[in-house]
Amino acid sequence: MSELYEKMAKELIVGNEVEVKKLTQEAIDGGAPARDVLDNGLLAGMDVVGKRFKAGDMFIPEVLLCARTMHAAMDILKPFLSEGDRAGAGTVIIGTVEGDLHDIGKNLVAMMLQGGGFKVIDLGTNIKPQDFVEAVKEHNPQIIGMSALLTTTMPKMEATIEALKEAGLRDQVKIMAGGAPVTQDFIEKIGADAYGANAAAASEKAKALVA
Ligand code: B1M
Repeated sequence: MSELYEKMAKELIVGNEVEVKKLTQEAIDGGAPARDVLDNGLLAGMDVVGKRFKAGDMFIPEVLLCARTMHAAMDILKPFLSEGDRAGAGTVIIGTVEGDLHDIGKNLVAMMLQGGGFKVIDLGTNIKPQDFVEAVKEHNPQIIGMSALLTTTMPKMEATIEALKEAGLRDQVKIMAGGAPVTQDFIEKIGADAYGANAAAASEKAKALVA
């Protein structure tokens, strides 16, 4: 399987959606666990994309192709990542904070939460603090999950918590946050309740928050 994963990562890096979908399906049909395919094939490829983007060896149009390819492969994995249905764990509202359009990690977290038995309401990207507030009023969730990938948008997490406090809703919900630049220290500083280092950890933390 490791050869297949190497090929999958390689094709993801060049944004070959058709081939990555084919390889993902092949891995699943061959009995590979979805988490394995994700970690060793797709995320291994995204890791290289991140490094090359940072080094200036890849540009936005190329990274967008990789993101599209990643999403297409995630669609294949979704039913398998979400299959551990433990109905009734609670409701989570999730979104990427205002000013931030990154959604691959947030979508993975949403899938893992669904797999953990949560009802997930995904608000999408670029979500303003007030939109989180309105969503809490509408859906009465147990947890709010915020994702941020940019250091410049991390402060919107704190702004969202402030908006919830002003609306008198902070004590009704637990708040979880994550994303590449987010740390446990940051979570504590802004007064959130839990930090998810990755999608699997996020699902575990969410379960602990409602236990
Ligand atoms: Co952007 N980008 N990007 N980008 N991009 C980063 C984040 C960057 C680190 C790249 C770099 O320079 N090395 C850099 C940020 C630097 C910084 O802030 N210090 C960056 C930049 C600068 C930008 C732009 C500003 C570039 C520009 O326009 N000049 C721009 C900003 C746009 C905007 O948001 N307003 C931009 C645009 C883009 C694309 C649109 C091209 C594309 C996004 C496409 C999409 O998401 N639909 C993109 C991508 C793909 C990346 C990188 C390469 C990959 C991100 C990713 O999807 N990783 C990224 C480099 C990197 O992160 N190393 C980069 C895979 C994903 C599975 O991981 O999202 O970390 P991640 O999610 C993980 C965990 O973090 C965690 O679980 C997930 C699964 O394990 N997690 C949570 C995430 N959310 C969570 C929430 C939780 C719990 C856990 O609880 C609720």
